[in-house]
Amino acid sequence: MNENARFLARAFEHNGVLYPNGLNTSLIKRPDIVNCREDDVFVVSYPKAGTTWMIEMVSLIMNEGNTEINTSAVQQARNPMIEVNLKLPLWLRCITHLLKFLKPILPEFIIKLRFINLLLALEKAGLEYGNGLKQMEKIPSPRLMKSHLPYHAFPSQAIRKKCKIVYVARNPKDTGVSFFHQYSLGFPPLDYKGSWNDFYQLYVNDKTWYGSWFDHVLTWWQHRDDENVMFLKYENMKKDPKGAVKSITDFLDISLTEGAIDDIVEFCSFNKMKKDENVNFSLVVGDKDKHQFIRKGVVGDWMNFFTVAQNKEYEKIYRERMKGSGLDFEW
Ligand code: PPS
Repeated sequence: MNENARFLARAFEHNGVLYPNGLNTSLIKRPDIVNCREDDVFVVSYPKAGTTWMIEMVSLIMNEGNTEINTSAVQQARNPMIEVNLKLPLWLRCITHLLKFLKPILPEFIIKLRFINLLLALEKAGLEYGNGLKQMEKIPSPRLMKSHLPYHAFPSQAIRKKCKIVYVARNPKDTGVSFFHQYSLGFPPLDYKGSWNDFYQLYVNDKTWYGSWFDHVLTWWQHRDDENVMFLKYENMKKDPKGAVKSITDFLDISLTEGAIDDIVEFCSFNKMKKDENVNFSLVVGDKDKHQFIRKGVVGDWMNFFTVAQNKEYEKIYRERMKGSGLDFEW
């Protein structure tokens, strides 16, 4: 089996969208099963749009700049991804809990083993992040959650109750390149061994997880003027992070001092986040020199990957799919 076929076999399709195994199929088929509260806030995106960055910003804004919560645990534990359901078997949970107690006496080389590292990271996250819905029930209001769900699969209660939703979009070429690196992070299920050219074939044919970038972004874009939806672009956040923080505080009706806003921008800067093990996945990434979750964080890295032919093909698709949408991106 080639690598693309292997990855496709690890995913399932619903309503024309491909989802990775390890998501909650009940939620995807019945978005009404998610219990939402009126003061819930969601950060939503197609994968690799800058979701982790946005969650750090929004959570700090919601905590009025207090960084204590952000430094207390990995982001997945604080801000559950609602559709995740890893169904960790009981034996794995037991071993993981056991490891927590054994850690002080285990030799360093054992702790550094990738599998042990992964289990310790799960333990640190409180294990529940294996099940987004269960974890959601456990965190206090006002809750901040993450999701990559397309609009039609998004919790209907959140829409009905007008929960605040911050949607972040990134130009699809950089998104694709970042997605390739995510697929290849080097631990299961992110252990893609294909080349960029192989991955491009999945991406251009809408066969990557969460399906077509165009369908995802454009359907959320249609809701950009809903009173509870804010649509932001990664490229604008890069250009003016302070402006992004300010517009989110307005959207969330939270008032912050200039100093607090500056501190949030600084805390969420690329260099800070790259070093922060609560957001950079370094606890689970095996070869840290080779693979990084918080990787380059730039606009235009696609130029280092798209071939001339791929770029020509993608530009044509982009023009066709985006025509008349009124949405454009800087590359
Ligand atoms: S995920 O897995 O879908 O939740 O990934 P996501 O967080 O959406 O996207 C990861 C990319 O965002 C970059 N990133 C940042 N860019 C600028 N500033 C900050 N603070 C920041 N934090 C994360 C990250 O590096 C990934 O992009 P690439 O292009 O791969 O570097």
